[in-house]
Amino acid sequence: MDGIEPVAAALRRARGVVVLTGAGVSVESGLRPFRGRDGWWKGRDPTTLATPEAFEADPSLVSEWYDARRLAALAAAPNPAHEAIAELERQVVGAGGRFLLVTQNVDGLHQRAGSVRMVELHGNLTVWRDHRSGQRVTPGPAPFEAYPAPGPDGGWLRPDVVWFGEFLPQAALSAAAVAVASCDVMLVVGTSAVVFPAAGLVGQAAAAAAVTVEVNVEATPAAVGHRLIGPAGEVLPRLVREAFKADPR
Ligand code: BJW
Repeated sequence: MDGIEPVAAALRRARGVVVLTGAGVSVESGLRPFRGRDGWWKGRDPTTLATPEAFEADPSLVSEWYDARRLAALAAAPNPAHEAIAELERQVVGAGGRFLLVTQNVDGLHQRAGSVRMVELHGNLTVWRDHRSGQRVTPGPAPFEAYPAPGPDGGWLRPDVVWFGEFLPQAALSAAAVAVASCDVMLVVGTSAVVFPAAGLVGQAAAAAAVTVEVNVEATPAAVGHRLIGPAGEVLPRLVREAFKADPR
């Protein structure tokens, strides 16, 4: 693992900070990552389920998988990694700097930890929409009665997330690109950094001469300047403490 102090010093000096997160940030909350054997469900690889084609071919299976994940997300609590990112935002913004959290996660845990300046690139699992009309609904904390569940306009409910081959929400992606272009430090936390366009933001930050830092239990293909190897729930609180002498709540 690279030293934490140079990264802490860069954070202290930074006028603009971007944090890009992925599923690994929620692993310590008990949620499964997307890739690797831990993410498989009933013998299925998630990458084969998160597509419009999979939903069309087997809406029952795909709905049931997403509903199980929705209920797990609602039952989970933010962990020290989510809390450290929220504290980092408060420190940077409190000192007059710019901050944006760009998450690929759909579980809503960052918001529940207190993050405010953030965009969700891949949508949110707690919101569903009629696959025909697009009308959104926020189901309660009980399992759906049927898979697929009927939508309000005669279609089926599908999660309000971005599947492979679908476009990301333009406003979120534009906000991310603008923040990345003017950031001094980018933290890349708990993501395998293989899904585009999110993964491309790391190269854009490096091109903007930002200090780029990976926080992950293992090194990924992301071309970063620093790697802090370890669980995000341990590394991030230490980093924020070191940078600002603040204790994440
Ligand atoms: C820990 C830890 C701990 C564990 N602490 N760390 C350019 C090149 C090649 C392909 C493309 C390209 N541009 C577009 C594409 C196609 C495609 C793509 O990227 N494919 C690649 C797989 C090759 N992209 C798209 O289709 C995107 N749309 C698009 O580009 O539209 C324009 C277009 C349309 C049509 C044609 C062409 C272009 C859409 C991408 C949507 C991704 N959606 C998903 C599902 C969301 C809903 C759901 O959750 O089910 O998003 S896929 C899945 O991957 C999910 C995640 O957000 C995303 C990233 O995964 P993530 O978060 O990194 O998780 P993992 O599990 O992979 O990694 C976890 C990491 O945590 C690991 O590294 C662990 O080590 C680590 N870890 N414990 C710290 N305690």
